[in-house]
Amino acid sequence: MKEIHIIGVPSDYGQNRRGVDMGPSAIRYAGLKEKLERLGYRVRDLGDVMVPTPETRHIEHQKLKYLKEVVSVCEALAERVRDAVGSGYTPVILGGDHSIAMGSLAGMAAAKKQFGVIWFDAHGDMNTDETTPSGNIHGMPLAASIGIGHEALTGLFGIRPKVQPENVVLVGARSIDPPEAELIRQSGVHVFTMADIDRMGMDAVMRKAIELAATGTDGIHLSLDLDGLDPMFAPGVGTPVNGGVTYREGHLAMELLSESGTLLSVDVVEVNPILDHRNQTGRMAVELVESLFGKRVL
Ligand code: EXY
Ligand code: MN
Ligand code: MN
Ligand code: MN
Repeated sequence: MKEIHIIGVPSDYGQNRRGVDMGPSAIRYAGLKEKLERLGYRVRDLGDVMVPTPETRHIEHQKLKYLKEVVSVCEALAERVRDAVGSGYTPVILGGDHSIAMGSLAGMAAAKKQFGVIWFDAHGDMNTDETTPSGNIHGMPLAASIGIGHEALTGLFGIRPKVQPENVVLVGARSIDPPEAELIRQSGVHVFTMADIDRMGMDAVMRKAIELAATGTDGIHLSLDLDGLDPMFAPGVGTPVNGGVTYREGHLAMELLSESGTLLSVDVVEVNPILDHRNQTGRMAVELVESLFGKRVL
């Protein structure tokens, strides 16, 4: 039975809504460690990555807000992920906003030659400093990880690209900016939008996504953005978008990925307890991770 290492990343620098830095606590309070232990795993909680606290939250770059802080957090996270995966453990990385995934993927790239990514998200996260409508770096991590965008992000941790676009699959997209859509079309990244899920069903979409991310790689990193779920089931997120993945579709996706035996690591991001009620989104995140790690009713 593989050992799981929990790594907290209490950072909200990638977006402008305070509160997502409390995501790791919300997920811990929902009982993540105990529930994974109940499934038979050895679980070590390594605590949180150091997140810089600037003297003032001044914004130097309008198009890359808190760039220095985001890079510092991601570099620190990359080291922890590289060490965990390099030693044969499975990292469960708790965000924090989605910009931290640049650190996760950097760490994976440092530890594994080739890996695939399933990016579960309402958004494309494929903006750059030139296309971003907000300047929030949590809208850019996937572009940066395949080598598109500002050098400070694409060159993070000295590895570029972190992952090959043909091994990346976006699942659940339903909010993509027009210039971002152009980048996605040109990139070679595979996309299953909510319309695809409507038509094909989550079972067919996820089986295809796993095949695309696992072919020719050592395994799959899941980047689970809770805003990929419909806000009815995950209201506590900074950028909710209606018409998302249902509660059952979410569990099915996790169960299929778990049964594929290809999971190497997972980010759980964008849980914002300030925007939540009674930690519903933190609890939802833990439930999905339990399904991802093999919890079944029978
Ligand atoms: N596309 C918008 C932007 O780039 O600002 C919204 C991005 C939201 C990103 C969240 C983490 O998934
Ligand atoms: Mn995201
Ligand atoms: Mn999102
Ligand atoms: Mn957000």
